[in-house]
Amino acid sequence: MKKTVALISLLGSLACALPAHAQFAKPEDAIKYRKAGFTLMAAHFGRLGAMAQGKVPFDAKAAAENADVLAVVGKLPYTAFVEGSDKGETRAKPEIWKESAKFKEAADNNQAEVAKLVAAAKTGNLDNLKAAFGSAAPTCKACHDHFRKD
Ligand code: ASC
Repeated sequence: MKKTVALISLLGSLACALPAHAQFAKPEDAIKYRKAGFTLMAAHFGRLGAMAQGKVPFDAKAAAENADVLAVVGKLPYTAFVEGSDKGETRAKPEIWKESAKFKEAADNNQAEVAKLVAAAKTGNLDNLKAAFGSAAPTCKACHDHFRKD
C-alpha cells in the first residue's frame, strides 16, 4: 500500500512536471508511453465499469482507490501524441494529426468525463458511479471510432 501511494505520488508529480507537449527521445518512446497510459487507464476505468455494470459487487473503498489512480493515469496518454509518432507500432490513425482540432475536442471531452467519473466514484454512491460511467464510456468509444485503427 505504501508502495502504491509512493507510485501514485510519483506519477502525479511526473504528470504535473510534463509540459503540454511532453518531449520524447524517439517517436517510438511516445508510442510506448501512450500505450502504457491507455493500458493503465483501461484497467482502472474497467474496474469502475465492472462495479457500475453490476459485474462485481460495489465496493466504495475500491471505487475511491481506482478513481485516485484514474485521475492521474487518465491524463497521461494525451501528452504523447507528438509529431512524428504517427508511424510505427501504433493503431493511431493519421486523422489525429490531420484533424487535430477534432482530436483535441474528443480528447478534452474524454478527460472532462473521466474527471466527473473520478468525482462520482469517490462519493461512495453506486447510482452516482453508474450515471457517470454511462456518460464517460461513450467518450472512449467516440475517439476509438474516429481515431483508432481496428
Ligand atoms: C473500457 C475500455 C474502453 C472503453 C470502451 C467504452 O472499459 O477499456 O476502451 O471502456 O469500451 O465504450
